[in-house]
Amino acid sequence: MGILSQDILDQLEKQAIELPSWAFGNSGTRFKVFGTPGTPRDPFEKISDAAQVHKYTGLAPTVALHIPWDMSNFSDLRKHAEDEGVELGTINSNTFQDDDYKFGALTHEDATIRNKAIDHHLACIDVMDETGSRDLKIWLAEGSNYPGQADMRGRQDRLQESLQKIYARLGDDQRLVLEYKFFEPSFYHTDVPDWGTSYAQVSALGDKALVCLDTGHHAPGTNIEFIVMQLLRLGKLGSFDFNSRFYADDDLIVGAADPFQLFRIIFEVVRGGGLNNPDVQFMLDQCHNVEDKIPGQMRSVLNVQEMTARALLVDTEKLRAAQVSGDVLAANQVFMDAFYTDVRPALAEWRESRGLAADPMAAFAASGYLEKIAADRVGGQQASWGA
Ligand code: PSV
Ligand code: MN
Ligand code: MN
Repeated sequence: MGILSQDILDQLEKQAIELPSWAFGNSGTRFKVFGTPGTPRDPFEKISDAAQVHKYTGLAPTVALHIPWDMSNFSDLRKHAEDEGVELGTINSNTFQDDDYKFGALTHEDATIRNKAIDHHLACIDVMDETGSRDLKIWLAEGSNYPGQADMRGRQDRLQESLQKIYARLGDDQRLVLEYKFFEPSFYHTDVPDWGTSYAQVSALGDKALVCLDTGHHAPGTNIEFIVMQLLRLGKLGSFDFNSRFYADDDLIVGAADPFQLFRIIFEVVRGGGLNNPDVQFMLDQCHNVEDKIPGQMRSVLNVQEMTARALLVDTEKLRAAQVSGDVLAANQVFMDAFYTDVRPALAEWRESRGLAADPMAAFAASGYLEKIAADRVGGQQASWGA
């Protein structure tokens, strides 16, 4: 395949990216949710749509669920996923849509509300037992809007206590990943705003608790690849939520806003031994407001694949030699040479050699699937907000 060596192709062959079920439902901004014809009406149809992404790209064998949005008969859903050629993946909890959680869930002052939130997570672990999922992903919408509103220190302590109760219920092969986000929905303080807080909280729990890094959850200008490097170095990077952003938590197609940043992140993943490492789950966390959802997910996984190929093209020996000798410009050039390499023709050729379409987007468009679901499905399900 020309520029891609067999070693690189072997690594690309193993790549697996998990899709979020909520990406297939309608979503929008605070201002408007535009419906898409054929939007899934239930979790089964979301899985069918996700399976299309895998069918055409070979890159997305698992689908993450969100509880309670995806409440179902889980043994039927698991069977349906298998019939469609995919598996159920990470289970996401939801403590952000209930009036009781206005002032917090796992951190709430009131033990009754904390226990309700803990019980929800225990119920999510019950779901994991049924779906065969390994990971429980926790993102918390907790914090405060005004200085003085909340006892930030007490909330950290209560968060740890609550997480300990959840952690204690995990099976031997199950894990908890704690996601951080620097602001929103709270604007003054957030209880898990950054990787350091997530790291401190999960480290106090034990080996089965790790950090989830959502690429859209940092302040502008943050060096995300540095965080990737550090978490891998510490053995605490459990998973990625990939998406891209121009301003805040925009949840746009991965690599759309800043492909170079995606390249830099994946370079550090490779450098830190995180590529195709089962301990580091690659997931998407996106919503599609104005574009078609299935092709939107396809574009995203293909962008991840493309930047992975480019990151694997970095001549690491040359790079290291330039770093050691202090040749700043040579080191940067080695890095940029790989980034600027167009791997798309080689990837297309490689796909064909594996029985996939050279252009998965075009093949899917020609398949008629979107027209079929638009005709068959009436009354779509709202994916609710945020991803
Ligand atoms: C909210 O920001 C959020 O987007 C988090 O990133 C979660 O991963 C996602 O929602 C699903 O709960
Ligand atoms: Mn996320
Ligand atoms: Mn988010």
